[in-house]
Order: sequence, then C-alpha cells, then structure tokens
Amino acid sequence: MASRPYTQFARSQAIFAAAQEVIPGGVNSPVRAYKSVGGDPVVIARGAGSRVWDVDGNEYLDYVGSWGPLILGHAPAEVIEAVCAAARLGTSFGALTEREVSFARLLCDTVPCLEMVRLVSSGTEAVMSAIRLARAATGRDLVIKFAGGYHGHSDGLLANAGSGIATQGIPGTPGVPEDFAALTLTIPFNNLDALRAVLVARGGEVACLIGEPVPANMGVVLPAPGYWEEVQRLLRHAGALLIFDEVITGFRLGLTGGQEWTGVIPDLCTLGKIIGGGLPVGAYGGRADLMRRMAPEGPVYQAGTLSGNPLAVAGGETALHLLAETNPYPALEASAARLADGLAAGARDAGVPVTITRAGSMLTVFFTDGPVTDYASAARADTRRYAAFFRTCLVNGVLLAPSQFEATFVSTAHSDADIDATITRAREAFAAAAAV
Ligand code: KE4
Repeated sequence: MASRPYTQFARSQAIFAAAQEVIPGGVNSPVRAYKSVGGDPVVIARGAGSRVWDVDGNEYLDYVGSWGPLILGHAPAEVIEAVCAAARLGTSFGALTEREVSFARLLCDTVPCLEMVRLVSSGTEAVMSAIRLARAATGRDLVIKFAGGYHGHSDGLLANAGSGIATQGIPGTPGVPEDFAALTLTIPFNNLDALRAVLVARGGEVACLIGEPVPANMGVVLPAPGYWEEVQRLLRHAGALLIFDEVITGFRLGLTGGQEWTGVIPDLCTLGKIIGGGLPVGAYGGRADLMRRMAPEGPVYQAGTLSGNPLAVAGGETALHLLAETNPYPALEASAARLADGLAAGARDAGVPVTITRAGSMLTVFFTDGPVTDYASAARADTRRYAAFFRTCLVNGVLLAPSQFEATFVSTAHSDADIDATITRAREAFAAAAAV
C-alpha cells in the first residue's frame, strides 16, 4: 500500500478520461463523478471487508458501502459462495424459481407492513410500482414527497429531490413533462402544518405520501418525536396511503427497518440495497388487499425480465439470513456512535462547526452549526468545507460519499481499529475544512 497521503492516481485518471468518451460524465450514476467535491473520481479495483482498493493500489476504509447495500462489508464469503453456486445452475430463467418464494416469505415474515411483496431490480422500479399501485388503489393522482427526498429517478419523483439532484444543485431535470411534475407536491420534512395545508387544499386528490422513515438523501435527518404517527393519522383522515421508502433504511435500522424504529406501519413500503446483498434487487409490498391489484392477479401492470433473478435472490437471501442469525445491530449502533463521537471531537478540536446526525449505522457530518431538521437546514451546510473534508479523507485512505447530502455507512466489517483509524485520519480533514 502506498504511503499516505496518497499522491498516485494516474491509472484512475486515465480510466476516467477514457470513460468520459463513451459514458456520459464517465459514470453510470451521476453522484459517482465527484462533481460537488472536485477532482477526478478514484476507480475502484476491488473490495474486501471494510476496505476497497483503487486501480493505483491505494487502500481505503470504505464508508460508501455501495451507497448502503453492504452492511456486511465487501464480498462476505457466504454471499459470494451463494451467488457462485446459483450461477453454476444458470443465471436467469424468466420463470418462477423456488428461492423467490422462500425469499418473499422471509421478507413478509420480517418486515412488519409486508403481507405480500413483489421483487424488481432496483429501488427506482420499486418506488415507481408502489406509486402506480397507490394511484390505482385510490383512484387519485397526486403524490406528496419531501423537499430533499430522493426515491429514484422515475419522472414524477425528481421534483426538488435529494441525493444526486441535490448534489448537482439542480431543481429537477429536463425531460419530465410539466404535467408529470405537477402531480408531485413537495413539502418540508418534519413540518406537520405544511402537510395539513396541502391536505386541506387538495387532500381529496392525494393518492399517497412517500418518504424515508429516516431521510438519508438530504444527508441523514431524524424525524421529530411523534411526527410519523401524526402524518399517518392525517393521511388516513384524507383517504391517502402512506408509503415508506425503505430502500436505505430497510434492514439498515434493524431487521424491521424504519417501521419498528418509528413505531409506524405504512400501507406500502419499498426496499432495495441491503436486500440484494450487493446485487440488483428492489422490492415493493404491503397490505394484501392492495398488492392483489397487481397483474396478473389484478389489473395494475408491472413487469421485469430480471425480476427475482436467481443470483440476486441468492445473494440477498443469504445476506438477510446472516443478519437475522447474527443480529449485528447493537454492535453496529455502538461502532457508529463511537465514530460519530470521534468525528465530533475532531471537528471541535479543529474549530469547525458541524452537526452530526445519526440513525443506527448511518450518519452524516453536516458542515453547519445546525440543527438539521429538513432539507432547507441541510442545504445551509458549507459544501466547500465538505469538499475539503472529503478530499483530505480520501488521500488519507478514508472513502466517504462524494456529496454532503448522502450518508456515511458503517458495516459489520468495520473493526474498532478501523473506527479509531478513521477518527485519527479525519482530524487532518477537519483541519483542511477549517482552512476553507
Ligand atoms: P436505485 O434505483 O438507485 O436502486 O434506488 C433508488 C432509491 C430509492 N429510494 C431511496 C431512499 C434511495 O436512496 C435510492 C437510491 N439511493 C442513491 C444514494 N442515496 C443511489 C446512489 C446513486 O444514485 O448512484
């Protein structure tokens, strides 16, 4: 491993230059391009446990975790073996397989709102499908989302979104017809008066509200005590459905995700990331009376060539069984709390005001003196300071999300020594942020 701070990125730069000739922006997902933190992205060669290595041989303690799926770290042996064994039997059949049934049963036995579930291949697909179902079930068109909420890139949900949209600082995206965008109403998170006002004005037209139980796409933002209970009460009164987008929080905040964490059981939820064990799986589900409206049992159409893919299901089911058998959540909570405390101390010693938010093993260091309760307050963070913090961490072997509006993910593979090393290396990064 090269000595730190790393200075050798020649191969990453050459590969990124070549990538930009044939892939828009050189990446297959915008946030990977490091636009908001500057510099070229590092190109990853491999990962193992808590670490990844770039193509120049630089080693990093990884807290991107593929943006959430890798709660067990990179390439856990059991998951790899399950995927390889499945591959030897064939990679895809376009037909029902037995393991899809056991996987669906596992999800329904674990996630409180799930009476039935449908597998798809991404979180975006899961959200698109859940929204379509909510509109069909209610006969209504309007969807309520939160400013800074990100639920994948389907047309109606890019208005005022978080994650990559917030990172790029763009209000929405060209290509979404005004008529589509008009069907999405955006309100601030943690603001019940804003929801009441929308429901008073247009409640009869609202099919659903979709939100992450703990938003992680504006950075991690905690719901106020009692917030979700009141949201659910208001929606029920208006005849609208509640969809928890648990693509990140599902199996992250515990086996029951955001549902036991908030104490609220939604009508529908979407899942992804962790349930695929690092392979492409999304899912949506909830009340059986709603889900039975989906074709071929009902008239609401949704389909997918690779839905329930045998390799992805093998990887996902193995990962979820490991989580259920080992219950790593108390240890993850302790590790993430220690990391958050250590980072807070580093920022304090560097004289940099930060607000660190955390839910379970996901956290965000906001470069603002807080508090951060919604996207407007998150957006007050100093993204130039975050960029300096990110880049200094990177050259010192700590890989964070290349955006202020994302989460840092701790995995079961992060040892106490890894956490301590991260805290130590971040001290220099806070000094760099202080100098901005
Ligand atoms: P995918 O289509 O990317 O699998 O899932 C979309 C999605 C839906 N819902 C939530 C709550 C999500 O966080 C996501 C995707 N998350 C982002 C990172 N926050 C994916 C990273 C990227 O866009 O490259």
